[in-house]
Amino acid sequence: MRDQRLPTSPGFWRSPVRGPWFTSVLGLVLLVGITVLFVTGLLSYAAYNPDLSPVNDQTPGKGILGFYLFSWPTHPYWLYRFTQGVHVTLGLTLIPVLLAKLWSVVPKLFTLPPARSLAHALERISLLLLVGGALFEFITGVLNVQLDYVFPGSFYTLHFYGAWVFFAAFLAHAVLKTPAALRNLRGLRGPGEEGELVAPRPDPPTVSRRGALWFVGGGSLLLFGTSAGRSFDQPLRRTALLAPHGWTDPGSGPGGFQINKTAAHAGITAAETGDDAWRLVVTGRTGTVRLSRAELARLPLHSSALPIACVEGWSTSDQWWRGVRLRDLAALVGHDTDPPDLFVESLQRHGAFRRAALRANQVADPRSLLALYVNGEDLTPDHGYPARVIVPGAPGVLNTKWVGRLTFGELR
Ligand SMILES: Nc1nc2c(c(=O)[nH]1)N[C@H]1C(S)=C(S)[C@@H](COP(=O)(O)O)O[C@H]1N2
Ligand SMILES: [Mo]
Repeated sequence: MRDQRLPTSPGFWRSPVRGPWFTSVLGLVLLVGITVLFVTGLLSYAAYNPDLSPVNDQTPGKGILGFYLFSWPTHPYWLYRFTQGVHVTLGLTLIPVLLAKLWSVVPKLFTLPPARSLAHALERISLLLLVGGALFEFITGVLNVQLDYVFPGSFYTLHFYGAWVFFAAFLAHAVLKTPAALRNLRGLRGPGEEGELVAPRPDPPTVSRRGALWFVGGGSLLLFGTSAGRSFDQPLRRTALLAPHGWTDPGSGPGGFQINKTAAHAGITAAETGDDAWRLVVTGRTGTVRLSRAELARLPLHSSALPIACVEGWSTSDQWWRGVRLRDLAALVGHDTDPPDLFVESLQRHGAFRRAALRANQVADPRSLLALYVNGEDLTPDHGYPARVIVPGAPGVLNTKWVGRLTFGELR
């Protein structure tokens, strides 16, 4: 027998909780949960209009990994609020399950010899990709939603490629292990089970396997309870104790909903947004027109009740936006029927979100506006005064604030 003081010896691992039952329950929860994360993650990527490159998506050489991309629909108008709320809230909720699952199999990491055969060596390499990929995706995701985009620009590239590597390993692992996991759940219950994960010299139990599972579930519930509120306005949002934006108070009144970047942060000054200075520059087939805010306000105005839904997983309830339809602005510059794709530029001089590309179906939707008002008042400076884009079903990042220029067509 090997020296039991070394982790390479099975006798080193003493917890009586480890065993096939505990690992299988957690594994099956992750099988379902991570599949949902993968699907909602791919949807989030599609929602950015990444093939209107290079404006929205800078991912180098995505090649065939962009195979599934489609025109993101504008119906239902809460689509991205839902898919991204699920992605972020579920991802946070699964953290305790992931950690418990890794803990439950950690003795395997130290098994000797490192590889018994070529097949065994390949399996262990795939496990490295699996564990590394899982940690990488969860850590980059958490950093992005909690720390206000710590990876400017490159987060999408990292999280996107990481997801494909991770999911390939995950799929292989699921195919190999799910049958055994299901067998374990039917056959084995609690004490008396056997298998390579069971400690040969267990310590006396301080908690049952079932109790340990409740503990993990409690951790998940706690994370869920302190995260889910980020998908709502006050007062529910106050329950999102872990949401970083929960601490910036947008105040009350018409502009009293979540603010991403403030005007001050974006370097937008009152001088450049004032009536004397600001002109909207609209370019299309028949040339360019310049419109003051007063001139825009004399065009036919329409209202849409739409939320802001950020990739970070937070969203607002529906707000009442009022402004000029994007398709009416397209018609002003010669696109009377079938408006084309649209390139939107903000007054902002720096920052990843100062420009965005919208697809023709988004421009054509009658609820898509260049909004001048929200909830019955002028837009507040922080919500994009003098004018901002708002599109149903789309990620917040496409709802450009402090718009300066609209260019129809000419994206490719
Ligand atoms: N010019 C500009 N527009 C922008 C952004 C920005 O940083 N600059 N952030 C975008 C993102 S990521 C989101 S989620 C929404 C947030 O809008 P809100 O602050 O009005 O809630 O604005 C979008 N429009
Ligand atoms: Mo966002």
